[in-house]
Amino acid sequence: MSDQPDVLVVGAGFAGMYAVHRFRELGLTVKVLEAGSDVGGTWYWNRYPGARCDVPSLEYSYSFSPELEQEWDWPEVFSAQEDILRYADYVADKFDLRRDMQFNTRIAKVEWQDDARRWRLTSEAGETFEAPFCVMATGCLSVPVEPKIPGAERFRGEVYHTGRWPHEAVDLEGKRVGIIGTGSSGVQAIPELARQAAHLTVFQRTPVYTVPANRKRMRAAVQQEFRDSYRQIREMQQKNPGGVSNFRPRKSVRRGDSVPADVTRPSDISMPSEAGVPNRLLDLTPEQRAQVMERFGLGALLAFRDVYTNAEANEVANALYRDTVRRMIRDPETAEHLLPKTYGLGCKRQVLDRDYYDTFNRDNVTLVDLGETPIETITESGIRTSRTHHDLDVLIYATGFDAMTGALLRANIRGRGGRSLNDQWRDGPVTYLGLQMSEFPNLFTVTGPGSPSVLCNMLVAIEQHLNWIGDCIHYLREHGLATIEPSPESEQQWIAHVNEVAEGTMYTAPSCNSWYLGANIPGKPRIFMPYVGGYPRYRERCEHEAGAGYPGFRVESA
Ligand code: N01
Repeated sequence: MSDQPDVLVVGAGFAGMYAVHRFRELGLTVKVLEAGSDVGGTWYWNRYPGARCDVPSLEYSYSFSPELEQEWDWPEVFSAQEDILRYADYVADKFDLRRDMQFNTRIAKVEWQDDARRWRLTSEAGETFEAPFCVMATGCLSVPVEPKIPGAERFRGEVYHTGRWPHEAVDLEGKRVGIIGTGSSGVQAIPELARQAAHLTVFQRTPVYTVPANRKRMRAAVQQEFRDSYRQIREMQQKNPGGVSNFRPRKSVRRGDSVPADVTRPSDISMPSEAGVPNRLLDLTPEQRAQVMERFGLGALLAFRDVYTNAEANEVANALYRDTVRRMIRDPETAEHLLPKTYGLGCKRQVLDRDYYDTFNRDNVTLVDLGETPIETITESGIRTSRTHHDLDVLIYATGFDAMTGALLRANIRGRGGRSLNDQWRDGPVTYLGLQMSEFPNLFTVTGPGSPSVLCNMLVAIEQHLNWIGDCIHYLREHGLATIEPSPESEQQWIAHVNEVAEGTMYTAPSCNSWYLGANIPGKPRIFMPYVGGYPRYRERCEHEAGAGYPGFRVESA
């Protein structure tokens, strides 16, 4: 590992891992600093029961090595956390990535040295690292949030957060478990926890829209067809707004398989349209809509494009969703509490589940609607709501993350003249292309706010960003340039464009409160952070910048 690397990278998730490989290819020396004890990022930390990916694994995989594509076997269509982490481990071994990584090193300060024109990073333990370039590969959902609930510190039982689940096995047998939160993490964990615990109490503040996930094992024939078609699939990913190819195996191969759901771009799910049903919900009669729901279930609603763009279609879809859920839950009162009524489909990231609603038909599961009976306090032995006390041995927070900006703002980043990123982003994140900020030369963010990031297949977004960053550093070196940063004008224009394309979508509807908007963090500015204009359009813009010699950026000579 180089002590004087060209590039320091913070984070050894999928982005930090690829950074090592790519930068080495370009002849750069690199050092990765990672808080955890190994590679994997999201998949290293989120080990809660039921954790799995919501993008098909054959798509949620690196494209940079055809050899890797051919030799890795995915056991399921949508992989579980442990299989994705095994993949990360395999990649790290195969490309000898750990050689350039230092683990158990949490970075506490990231400071630009004006005179030396270098970044100095300081770990929590006080160790310092310097390099001319710094890449923050710190992830979009890496800072877990534990809400400030009165009395929380008094609880005497075991406490876990889904985003920081222990590496050791957690034994829930015979225990009374409570879980707060019903977003993607809660919805994935709840059915598994109910199977393991003596009793599970679900504390729900806002009901969720969730549709059943594809739970097929990977068939050898399907995997082989993907392997045979990988170059075409990667090209298709580059042209798709959500970075997924939606490649379908040949009909003969596919027989018996359900269609993998593309949740990064729900409107691509083609179940009804494959069956010859129009892809506008409003074009169907009420009888036809009922037939579609009967035949395809809740997931069918994600296939209609107008659900995401037309308020009337959205309302129709929400009502169909609620009617279908009512039929899935035995106790009508519980069903009513589980129905989302205050916001529409498509406002939040689509959640996929396995047996979520059926879990509430179990005798050992209780739903507590916090909208009706709010938490008053956490006690030594459980949670007291306005109605009663719930005795608990274990309390699990599935309360989400300080998304997209959390990890960057916690890193105490200071640019030219000691300017703090936290000050610069007081009214919300401002970047150019989600890659760089003015006054922070040679600092790059991977899948930062203002880039497609969480609205794109993360692996596609990560590779594109790191290829761009690598090429940019290479360009600077080739042209005798020392620094690069965007001009404030490019940032302002870009952010205006990011806001403009988000306007009028369900993501920014006034009734919508999502982590995309920062709405889950008290006091966080309400700004729609990812770029919704589609990955291909975004990529072309990045390519244009590089091809034209970085006109939206300012450079300084070496
Ligand atoms: O977090 P969330 P998440 N009292 O913010 C509740 C990715 N992911 O970890 O809606 C009571 O979505 C909160 O309630 P409300 C994916 O991108 C992917 O579940 O704010 N409740 C909500 O129910 C996802 O979108 C997968 O009213 C409180 C929940 O906690 C993102 O991560 C799996 C509360 C938080 O939901 C985040 O998902 C898991 C309080 N004080 C995660 N504070 C895949 O499938 C919060 N809540 C790949």
